[in-house]
Amino acid sequence: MPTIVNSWNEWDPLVEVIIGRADGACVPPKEPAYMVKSEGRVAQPDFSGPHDHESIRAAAKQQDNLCKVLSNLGVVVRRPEPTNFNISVETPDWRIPHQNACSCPRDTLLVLGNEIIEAPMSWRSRFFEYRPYRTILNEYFQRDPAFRWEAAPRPLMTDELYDRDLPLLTSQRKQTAAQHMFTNTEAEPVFDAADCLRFGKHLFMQHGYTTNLSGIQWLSRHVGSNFDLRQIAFENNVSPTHTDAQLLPIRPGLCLSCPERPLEPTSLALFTDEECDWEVISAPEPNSWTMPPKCTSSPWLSMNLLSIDENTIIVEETEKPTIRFLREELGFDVVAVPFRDAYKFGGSFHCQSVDVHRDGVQKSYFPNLDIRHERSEMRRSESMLSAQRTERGSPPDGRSPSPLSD
Ligand code: DAV
Repeated sequence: MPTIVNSWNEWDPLVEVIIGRADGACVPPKEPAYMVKSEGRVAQPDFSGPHDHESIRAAAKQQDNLCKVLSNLGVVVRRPEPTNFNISVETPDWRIPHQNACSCPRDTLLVLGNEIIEAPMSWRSRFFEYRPYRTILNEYFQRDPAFRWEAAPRPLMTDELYDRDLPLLTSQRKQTAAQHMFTNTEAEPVFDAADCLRFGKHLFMQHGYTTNLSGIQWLSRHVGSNFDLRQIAFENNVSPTHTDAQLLPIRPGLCLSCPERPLEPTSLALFTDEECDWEVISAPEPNSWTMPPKCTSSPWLSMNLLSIDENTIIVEETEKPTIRFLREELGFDVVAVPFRDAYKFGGSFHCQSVDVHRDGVQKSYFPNLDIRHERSEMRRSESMLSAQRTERGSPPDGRSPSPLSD
C-alpha cells in the first residue's frame, strides 16, 4: 500500500500537490471578517458576488498552466472538485447569500506529516470550503493506510466571534495591531492552515485576522508532543492574514522575510540563536506595488513561492527582482511561471497549493528549541506526576510542581 500523505516542511522534494481552482469563485459577501479584510470595500455595490467570467477564465488558464509545469517536473497534481460558490448558506446563527472559492487549499488543509487537518477557518463564506477536497481526502484515506484524517471543531461563527469596533482601514490599524487586537475574539478556536509554517518538528504560527489564540491552543494540544508549536509575531503587521507572505523557509537554514513586516525581536531570536543555523534574509521588493482589481492581498505575494525541492523554486514570471535574487545571489533553479491573473483569487503559488507529499522525514532544525522543549516537557510530566500523587494521597516527593512555560 502506498504512502501518499507525507509532508513535514516547505522544501523537501515535492511528490504530490493539490492546486486550487478559480472556477465558480465568488468575492465573499459582506460578513464581519471580510468587511475588515476588504477594508470596507465589500459594502460597495457590485464588489462582492460571483467573479466576472473573464477574470475566472484568465486565472483558470494560469492555474492549468501551473499544473502542466508541475506535471512536467514529475509532480502528481490533484485538483478540488469544480464547485459553484454562488450558493447561499444558512446555519441556526447566520445567513450569507454566497460563499468564497476553492482557489486556496493552503488555508483549508493543514498537512502535518501523515495527517491532514481540515482547518476551522473564521470566515462564514468559508464554512463549507472543505467540501471540494473531500473526494481527494477520501481517496487518500482508502489508499494510504497511514493517513490520519482529521477535522478541527467547525466554528459556529456567531456574532460573538467578531470584534466589529476595529478600524476598517489598514492605515488606521497600526495601534490595534500593535496591541494584537484583531477581528476574531476568543469565542471559540479558529485558524487558517496558512497561518502555520512547517519546519519538521517545529511549527510556527501567528495570531492575527484569521487565527486566534484559542486556535493556536487547539492545534498545540492536538499535536501534543509530536510537534513543538511556537507562536511568532511580526512588526508593523496591520493586517496579519497568513504567514506565507511574511516569512517563508525556502531551504533548511534559510528563510525569506518581508522587510516591511519583519519578525518581532523575540520571534527572530528563535531563528538567530547561536545554537541553531538559520538565516532570515529580506525578500526583494515586489516588481509592482499595484495589485489587480479586487485583490485583497498585499504586493508581497512576490515572496509567496512554492518549492519543488531545496534548490528549485517556482516564482511568478513578472517578479523580476525576486527571480534575479534567487538565481544570482542564492543559486536557486528558478522556474518562472505566469500567475498574476490568479492573484485576486487569494494569493500566489504558496496560497494556491498544498503540498500533500514531499519526500522526507520529520527532523528537527532547531536544536536550541529542542533543549528548551525537553526541559519544559520534563517539568510538565513531573508536575502531572506530583498532582496525581497528591490526588491519591501519597506523600509528595519533596519537589514542587514547576510552571509549564519554558
Ligand atoms: O500579505 O496580503 C497574503 C496571503 C494570502 N493567503 C498578504 C498575505
